[in-house]
Amino acid sequence: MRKVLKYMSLLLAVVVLAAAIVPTAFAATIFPGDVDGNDAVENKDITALRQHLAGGYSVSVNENNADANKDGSVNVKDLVLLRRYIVGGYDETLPGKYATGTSGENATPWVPIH
Ligand SMILES: [Ca+2]
Ligand SMILES: [Ca+2]
Repeated sequence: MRKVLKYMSLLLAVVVLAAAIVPTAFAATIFPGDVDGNDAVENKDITALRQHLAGGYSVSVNENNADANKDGSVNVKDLVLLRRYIVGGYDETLPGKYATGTSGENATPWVPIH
């Protein structure tokens, strides 16, 4: 019985320690425009967002990233912004990466390279 209690205490300690470490180690990043979540903003994100908005497609979308203009909803405005950003010639920028739980006010704007 003592051995079981010892292991249970050890297990509890590991769980408590992991709970303290994991949120910091895996703090999420929001990357507006990276709709498919592959850490890049590219043509595939336009396709993924277009299919997501149209419906009827089996497409994986990161909703936080899909909100490219950060207005709190994912809609055609985000698609237009993303398309203009990627195609270029519209002087559009994206907010840049920022940590989940922050407003992103201090994020460095993401400027496309053309
Ligand atoms: Ca992407
Ligand atoms: Ca939006």
